[in-house]
This record gives sequence, C-alpha cells and structure tokens, in this order.
Amino acid sequence: MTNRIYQSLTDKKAKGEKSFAVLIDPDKVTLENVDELVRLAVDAKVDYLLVGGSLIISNQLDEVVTQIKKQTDTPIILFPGSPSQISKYADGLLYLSLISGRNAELLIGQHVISAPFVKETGLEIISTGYMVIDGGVPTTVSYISNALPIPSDKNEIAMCTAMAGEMLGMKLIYLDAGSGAKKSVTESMIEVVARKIEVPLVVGGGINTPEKAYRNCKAGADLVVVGNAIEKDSSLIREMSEAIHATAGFVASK
Ligand code: 1GP
Repeated sequence: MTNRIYQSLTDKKAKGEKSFAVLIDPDKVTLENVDELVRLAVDAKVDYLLVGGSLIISNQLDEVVTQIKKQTDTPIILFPGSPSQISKYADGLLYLSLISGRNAELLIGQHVISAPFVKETGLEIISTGYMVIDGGVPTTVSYISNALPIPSDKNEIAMCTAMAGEMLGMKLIYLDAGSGAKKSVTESMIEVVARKIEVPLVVGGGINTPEKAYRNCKAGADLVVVGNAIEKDSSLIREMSEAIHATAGFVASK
C-alpha cells in the first residue's frame, strides 16, 4: 500500500499550504457531465477529488471513478457512507470511524465486516476520525448515522474528541457539518481543534463561498471539502481554489 496521498497532505501541512478537495457525489453526476466538472477542477488546480456520499442510490461508482481517471492524475479519494461504496479504481480511501457518535456499527462494526475486502482493493487507506457537527438542519449524514452530532457551540467536546481520535492513531480528523448544512463548522471550533492536534484537519459541510473557505483555512483547516455549492455553480471551483491556496504559508500558532 502506498502512502502517496497522505504524504502529500502532511508535506503541505508542514509548509503551511492548504488543500482543496471537490466532493463528487456519484448520484449527482452523469458520465457525460463529470468530464466538464473534472476539467474545471484540473484547470483550477484542485488538490484532491473526493467521491462518495452518505447515501448513494445509483450503481455507477466504478464507472464514475474510471471516467474521472481517464481525465486526470489528481488523486481520487473515496469518501464512503458504507462499505458498499468502495471502488478499487480510486487511489485512496478515507477509512472513516464516526468518533463523534456512539453508534458502534460506524465506530468499528462495519469495518470488521469489510476489512478483508477493503484490504484486497490495494487502495491507500487513510484512517480518519470523522466528526459530525450540528449543521443547523438534519443532514443525510446526521440521519443515516443514527448518532447525535456534536452541538455547534461545544468546542471543548470537539477538541477532546479530536484529541482522542489522534491518540488512537487516526491520521486525519474530519469536522463535517454535513452536506448542504445551513451552518458550516464555526471558525472558533476549527481553531480550538487545530491547536490541539498535529495530524491534518479536514473541514467540510455547507462551505458555500470562497470567503468562508479562506477563513476556515486561516482558522486551521488543512483541507477544505466542497460539494453542494459547486454542484449548484461549478464556476465557484476556481474562486474557491484561489481563496484556499491564497492562505499558503500560514501556520496556525499552537
Ligand atoms: C459533506 O463535507 C462534505 O460531507 C461537503 O459538504 O456538500 O455541503 O459542501 P457540502
């Protein structure tokens, strides 16, 4: 198993560079229009393409991943809502454990069931402490996970959860307000969490303006994930990318 994707993230973090990932929901693209989306992403120098969603209804994951692969070398990282959403054609996998919840199935149960199959794919596995933060509306992830999100103003709970995840050996911490969240994760929560962990911090959910993406990076996010806003207006890719990459050289003080 290679370590290429994770290494690139930690190298960038060490240099104070921020990364941008576009989330592609295989249900919301067609094999035809995904080409245009990928072209825009490549032009805008997007760092990673995340593919997945909390609930995938269609059966075209392999096709979408291979179609993207034909267009670009940008790493394709799966962001699965369940073990059935895995494609060996991708490059990496966010191996998510829902550490903000107390649903044993999403903490470890489904991992046990799918472990041999996941290993066989040869994907780069990136263990991720996944934390769902209340986004102001019930999101697909908050419903499907059957677990309480962390209240948006409880920075200390988020901080302790992230610290525990890191000490358990997770290589990334992901703060997610859920796709289409009304309120994205607050900058104060990002700041508090970023100060207490060394591993890269991923932030997503409801980030719908370049300004928000920029402020999240300033607050301490290392990787910003945007899905919904780009589905609605793909021209945002360029502005988002410029805003995120404009924060290069910024290392949050501990
Ligand atoms: C959701 O963090 C991702 O899991 C992205 O959210 O679709 O709201 O950008 P959006």
